[in-house]
Amino acid sequence: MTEFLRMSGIYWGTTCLDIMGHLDKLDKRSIIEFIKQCQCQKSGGISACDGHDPHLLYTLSAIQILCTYDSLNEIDVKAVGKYVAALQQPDGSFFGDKWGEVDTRFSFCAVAILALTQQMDLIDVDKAVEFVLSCANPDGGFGSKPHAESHAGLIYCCVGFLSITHNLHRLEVEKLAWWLCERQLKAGGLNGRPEKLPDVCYSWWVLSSLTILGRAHWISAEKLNEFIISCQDTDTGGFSDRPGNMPDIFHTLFGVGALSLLGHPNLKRINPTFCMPTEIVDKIFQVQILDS
Ligand code: GRG
Repeated sequence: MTEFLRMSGIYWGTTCLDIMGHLDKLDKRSIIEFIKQCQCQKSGGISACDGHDPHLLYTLSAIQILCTYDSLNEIDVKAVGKYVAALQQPDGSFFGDKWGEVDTRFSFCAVAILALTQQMDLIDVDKAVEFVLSCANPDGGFGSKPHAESHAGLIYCCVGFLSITHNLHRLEVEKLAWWLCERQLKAGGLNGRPEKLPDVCYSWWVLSSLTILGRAHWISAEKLNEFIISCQDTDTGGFSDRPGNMPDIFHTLFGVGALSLLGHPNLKRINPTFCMPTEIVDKIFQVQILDS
């Protein structure tokens, strides 16, 4: 049941453990062997699990894990670059895989992969930027494609994309940051769009975007901290979307990641663009972050 997202599951687990200083709890060798099995010999892309189709989402997760283990040399990185470049379309957008879905998530994945593997010259960055900017809405937010509803997850992808390509000056920063800080509800938690319930994962998608925009202080850190802590399951230690629900590895990473952005003393600092420890990202790539 979890095969279709297994590679991302491993990324969520390794990153969360690394931020907490416990990466040694997992077996590095077996994880690297798993990733090697998932690289498609024909296209160069990486799948969620052996036997599945390669996709940009899982290719990014695999690259993030390999950077965490300082082991990019274990796979054919040049083939990964060719896979990403072949998915760019004439309007600058990216297909997620050979089946042709277009989404701003895939624009983020493409430039994140190329930044971490230092192969950005393989794509037309200017066209990629024009496509992402064409997805901006009158409310200041971004959706999955032009004219699609603004959503905090997709705003993270677009702001992250512009932070990697150093184009944050093209944004209407105040308007976007205002839309983002309106996501904080009375109980302190954040939702992903108006009229929706709070969910711990938006602590990450919203707070990381505000951090990149230099506006993290526009929401109440104290109330958000309280909400995230109230989502921790006292039996297992994991985090759920809302208090009392079943914990899972996705919400655990994005809860712990947001606590790191809030400056929690027992956690490593996290890079808001790549959702990886800053000590790893800083050695590879310099993202753009706006001053507060
Ligand atoms: C490196 C951290 C990292 C990510 C890679 C894939 C990706 C880039 C980002 C995904 C961003 C995104 C779209 C997040 C939203 C995920 C989510 C919980 C969607 C739920 O959608 P709905 O409609 O939720 O069920 P709401 O809360 O709007 O009802």
